[in-house]
Amino acid sequence: MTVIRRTLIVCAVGASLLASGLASAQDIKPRLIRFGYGLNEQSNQGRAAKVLADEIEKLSGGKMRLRAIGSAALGSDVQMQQALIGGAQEMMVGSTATLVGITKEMALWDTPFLLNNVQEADALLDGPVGDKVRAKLEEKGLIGLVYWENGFRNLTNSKQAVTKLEDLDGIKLRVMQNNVFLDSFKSLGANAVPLPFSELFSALETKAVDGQENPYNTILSSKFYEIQKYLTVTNHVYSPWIVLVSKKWWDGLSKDEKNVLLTAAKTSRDFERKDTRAEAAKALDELKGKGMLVNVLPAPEAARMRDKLTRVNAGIAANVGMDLWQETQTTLTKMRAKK
Ligand code: TK8
Repeated sequence: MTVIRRTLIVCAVGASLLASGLASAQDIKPRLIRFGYGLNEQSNQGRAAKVLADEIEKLSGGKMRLRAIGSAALGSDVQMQQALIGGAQEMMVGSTATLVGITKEMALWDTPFLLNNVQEADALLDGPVGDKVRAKLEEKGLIGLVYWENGFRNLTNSKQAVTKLEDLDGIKLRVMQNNVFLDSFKSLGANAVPLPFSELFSALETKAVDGQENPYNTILSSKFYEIQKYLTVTNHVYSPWIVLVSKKWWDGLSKDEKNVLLTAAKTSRDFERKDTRAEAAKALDELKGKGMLVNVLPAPEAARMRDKLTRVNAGIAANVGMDLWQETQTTLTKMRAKK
C-alpha cells in the first residue's frame, strides 16, 4: 500500500466520523436539494419545478427543501448530469435526448414518429419499457424518478417557410447534443449543428444558426418568436424530460426521504403533463398572434420526411438493443389494436 493510499483511507475514516457527528445538526437543518433546469421560471418546466418543491416541503414536513434553479443557471443539461454523477448537485430535470451519451437506451425516445399521441407516450413511458430505460441510468450514477412531458417537436427558422423537404437545404439548424438528432436532420438536408439549449437563444439572435426545433410551449416560453419568423408544424418526434437524482446523494437518504422524493415526483409529473397539454393547446394561436408565420408541412412532404427519418430507425434499434426495440413495437401495436 502506498503512503498516498494509506493517507486517503485515514482521511476517509476521519471524514465519516465527522459526518456521523454532524448527523444531529442535520436533523434540525432541512436537507437542501439543488434542482436545476434549463427553461425559465415562466415555462411549463418552471411551473412544475415549483409544484415539486412545494410537495417535497409538504410531505417532509419541512425537513427537505428543494431549491429550483432555472434558466440553466447551474449549467446545461449535460453539465448538470455530470454534476449529479459526481455528487456536486442533487437533482435536475432535462431532456432524455441529452442523456444518450451516458445511457444509449435513452435513444429510444429519439425515434422519429415513434408515438402518435400523448396517450401512447404516457403508456410507454410509465410502463415496463419506460421503467427499463430509466433503470439503465443507475449503473451510470443517476436515478431517474419520473418522465415529464416536453412534447411533440416542431420546426422554426428565420430564413423561409418550409413547405417542402428541399427548403431545409442550407438551413443551419440547431439540434440537441445527440447523434440521432444530428443524423436525422443531416439526412433531411439541413446543416445540423449540435448546441446546448442554454446557448440557443443567443445563437438564433446572432444568426449563428437559422433555426431550431422544440415543442410549441418552449417556442413560446423561451420567446423564440422574437427571433424566428417561420414555424412549420412537423410533430417529428415526442420528447420526454426526465427528473434525475444524483445516485451518490440518493444512496445516503433514508427510506422515508426516498419515498418523499418519489411521491412528490409523481405528483409533479401528473401536474406537469396536464399543464403542458393545456398550454400546448393554446400556444400555436398565441405564436401566430406574436407574428409567427405558421404552416403545416403538406401531407406528401410530411410523408417524404417520415420516409427519410425512419431510415435512422435501424440504427436506433441496434443501439438500444433488439429486445427493447421489439418490446416497444409490440406494446404500441397492442395499444393501437385495442381502439
Ligand atoms: C432544456 C432542454 C430543452 C430541449 C432542447 O434544458 O434542448 O431543445 O428540448 O427542453 O432540455
